Amino acid sequence: MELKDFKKRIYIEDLHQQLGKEVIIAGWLYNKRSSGKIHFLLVRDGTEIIQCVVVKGQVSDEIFDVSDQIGAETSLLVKGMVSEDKRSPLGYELQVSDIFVIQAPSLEYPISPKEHGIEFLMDNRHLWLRSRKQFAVLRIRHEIISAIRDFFNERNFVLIDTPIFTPSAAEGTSTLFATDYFGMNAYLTQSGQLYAEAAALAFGKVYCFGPTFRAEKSKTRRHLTEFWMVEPEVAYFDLDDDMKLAEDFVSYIVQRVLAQRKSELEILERDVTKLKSVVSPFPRVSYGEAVDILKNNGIDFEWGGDFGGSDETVISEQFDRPVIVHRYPAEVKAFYMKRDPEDDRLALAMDVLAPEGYGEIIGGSQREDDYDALLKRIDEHQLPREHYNWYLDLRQYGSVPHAGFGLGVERVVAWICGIPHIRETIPFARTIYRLSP
Ligand code: NSS
Repeated sequence: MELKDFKKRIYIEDLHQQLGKEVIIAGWLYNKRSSGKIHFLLVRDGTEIIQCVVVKGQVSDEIFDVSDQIGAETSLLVKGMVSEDKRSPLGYELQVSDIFVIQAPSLEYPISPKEHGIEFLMDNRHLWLRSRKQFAVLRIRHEIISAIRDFFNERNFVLIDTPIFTPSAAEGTSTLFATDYFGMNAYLTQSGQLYAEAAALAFGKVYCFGPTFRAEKSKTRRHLTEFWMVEPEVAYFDLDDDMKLAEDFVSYIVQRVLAQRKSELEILERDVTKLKSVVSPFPRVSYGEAVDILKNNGIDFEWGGDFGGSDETVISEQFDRPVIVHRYPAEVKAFYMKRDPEDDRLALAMDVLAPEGYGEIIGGSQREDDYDALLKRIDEHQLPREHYNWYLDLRQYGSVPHAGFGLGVERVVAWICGIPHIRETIPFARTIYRLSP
């Protein structure tokens, strides 16, 4: 073989169509083991990992020596016959006839199958991505994102891309990243919501989907400074409609991953019985009822505060699927939320809490659609009016009840994958301690 033979390569995931045939695969050596006269090379190509069997006598001595000497992450072409192997998860393996090494690392590959500390792995994230578990997590992330797009596209929502540079806060001023914008102050967006609202009044039902930024001082396993959020927004929609959309959406994502990503969930040893019960409808409890749940579980919680991570865990533990908590005290919520006409202390807000201690994955609300009430909130929150004039316009020209929510992609990936920390759910995580690689 020679380098240009990579043009004939077949992806490992497609080899089931090639049983009994000789093929070339192009990849990297993932791992290997030997038993004297046989080398078992585990080769990955980004689609799958396949076992390649090199038997002394069936290949030239030179090729047998090559397979004896090559180290982890050597890039190579392997030629061989595809044969059935019922014991492997893949169902087939490669009986090797030839190997062409493209580049052999001169240094030992830093990530070995042995245990490494998390900081070391995060410092080597550019290489860690090649590991089996990360492969599974990020392929599930990919599936979740494509399910998100399909869900809204199938329902004729229009995708509206909202700006990343913004002049003002969407969620609250305490977590803004400021940047210089030709002598003016600009902030990285915390949420596309305000723009999605403008678009909902133009297109009826819309969603935005992009990176969002929070200068959170939080060091928890649920917070990133840069994360991806999808935000649907619908005109002529109230809080009940919003909750219904949210539960259908979350069920759709989970069921899609269960159907399409079995082998990745197996790699992660995820207990899928807990995911199978994630179907609509979800239980709904009011904020007041949630406070009672906390008190009944011996937690000293005062009406009026926002729930912390451990409170959310106690509430969600009462249910076998995500739970929707609605009608929070307006004090702890954003300026744009509509007050509950039944009780002015409450905002028409809702959060979806994931089971198994994964906490809030969705935050949403019905929006304040009355001009005077919204202006009052903007002043109460000491937000500069001049930046919100366009947003107030939406309440001047054909205002209607409307609602929406935001779902944080990484928290959903962590939950569905069953991994404890959000940092592994995005290819290159950004946290208060990490800006590289
Ligand atoms: O702040 S949220 O609760 N709500 C909003 O941003 C609204 N503007 C959404 C809307 O109604 N259109 O954030 C929504 C979700 C939240 O439930 C989490 O899942 C996720 O965004 N989120 C985060 N994920 C990771 N890291 C951080 N720091 C983070 N903050 C929120």
